[in-house]
Amino acid sequence: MFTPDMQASPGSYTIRIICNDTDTEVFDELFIQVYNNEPLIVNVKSSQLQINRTKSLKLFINVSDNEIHEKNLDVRVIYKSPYDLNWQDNYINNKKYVNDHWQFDFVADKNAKIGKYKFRIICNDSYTEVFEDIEILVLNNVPIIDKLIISESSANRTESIQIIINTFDVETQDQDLEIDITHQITTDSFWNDDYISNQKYIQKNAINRAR
Ligand SMILES: [Ca+2]
Ligand SMILES: [Ca+2]
Repeated sequence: MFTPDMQASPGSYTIRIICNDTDTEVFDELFIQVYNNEPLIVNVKSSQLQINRTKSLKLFINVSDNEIHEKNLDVRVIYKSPYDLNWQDNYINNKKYVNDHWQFDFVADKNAKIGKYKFRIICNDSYTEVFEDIEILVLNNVPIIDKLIISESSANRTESIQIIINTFDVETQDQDLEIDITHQITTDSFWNDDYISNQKYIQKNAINRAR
C-alpha cells in the first residue's frame, strides 16, 4: 500500500522496488502521481447586493479543504470598480475568521465610482488557487431638496421675489451642487429661466441668522 498522508507533497513519486538474493541486488521503478485535494469555495454571501456610497456591507465566505482547516486557508477578496482594468482591495477590510466562516467588510468610499463592481473571492491552500466572482452595485446618494422658501407668493411686475433653497447631499458639499431654476406660465408652455438672476450660495447658518 502507498498512502500519501495530509502532509505529503503533491508531485511525481518514484517508487523503487529492490530485490536481493543475498548475492545480487536488482531493482525496478514505477511512478505514482500524488495530487493535492483542491480547496473548495463552498459559498459566498453578501449582506447586500447593492450599496450606497459611504455605507458598508459584509461578505460571508465558507471554504473547505481535505488537508487544511478552513481557518488556515488563505482567503482574499479583491474587486474591480466599473471600467477599471486593475484589481484592488482598498475598500476591503476587517478580515476575520469567526463562527466557522470568513468575513470581510466592503466600505464604499464617498468618492467610489458608481456602478457594477466585480468581486473575486480567492482561496489558496498553498498548492492550488481557486476563485469565485460576484457582482455588487454601488449607488450614488441622490441629492435632496429639503426646503424651499419664497419671500412673497405674489409680485407686481418689476418687483422681485427671493427664492431660498436648502439642499443636501451625502457626497457633495451644498455649494458644489448645481441648482437650476426654470418656470412655465401654463402647463403646456416651455420651461425657461427668464427673470431668474443673482443666484448665489449663502451658508445655511448665515441664512438662519438673517431671519
Ligand atoms: Ca488541499
Ligand atoms: Ca450624491
